[in-house]
Amino acid sequence: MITISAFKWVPPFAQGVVRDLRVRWALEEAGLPYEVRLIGPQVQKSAEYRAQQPFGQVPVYQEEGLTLFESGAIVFHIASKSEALLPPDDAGRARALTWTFAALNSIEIYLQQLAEIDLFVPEAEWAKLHRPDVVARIHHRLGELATWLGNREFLEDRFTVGDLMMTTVLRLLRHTDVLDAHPALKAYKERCEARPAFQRALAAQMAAFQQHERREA
Ligand SMILES: N[C@@H](CCC(=O)N[C@@H](CS)C(=O)NCC(=O)O)C(=O)O
Repeated sequence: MITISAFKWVPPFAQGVVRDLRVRWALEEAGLPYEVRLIGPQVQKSAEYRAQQPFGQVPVYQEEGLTLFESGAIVFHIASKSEALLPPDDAGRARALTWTFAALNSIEIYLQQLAEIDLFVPEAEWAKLHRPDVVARIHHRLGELATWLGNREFLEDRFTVGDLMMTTVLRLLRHTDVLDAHPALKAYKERCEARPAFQRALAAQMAAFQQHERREA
């Protein structure tokens, strides 16, 4: 059985964007059942968990004989098991991998900077000075992405793991109105989020947080 790690609970600003969501979504698209190991700070610090995830983060993915960390690597591993996420031809697979890296390497790094400023250090002087530049760079990148997307439904000629990753990355902007300036990208994100597999993945992540809150109350 596949097992992934996820947090027992996170503050509301992070609920629905924790990176195990990508993995849950990929597993749902691929139709692969999975179990979840819910963890907290103690487990994160443990030597046993560090042996699976050197940085103590979620998600970790485990299947018979294999343990993986890094959501991009995990999601691509899952995608390699299912045509729901990867086209059968080599070129199509390579393009989907390209978009998976683009989401992580060319888009997420900018969006993550804004999330860190807004959610962790909004009052810091350096953050206030730096934020406009960060937002400007994001708009520039998103404009380029929107130009690529044009009138397409997805980044390539069908839904792939690249769209899955890009959508979860674009969700990092949900506390802002940045995407309103890019209506085609906003519609693209919402189109991907409307997929039943995404809805099941999100509901599963949120259910764990609600359960934990109820137990704590
Ligand atoms: N590059 C890693 C990042 C994982 C990551 O940032 N995980 C966050 C949750 S979304 C985490 O575990 N944060 C807690 C920590 O860093 O201690 C991946 O994509 O898997």
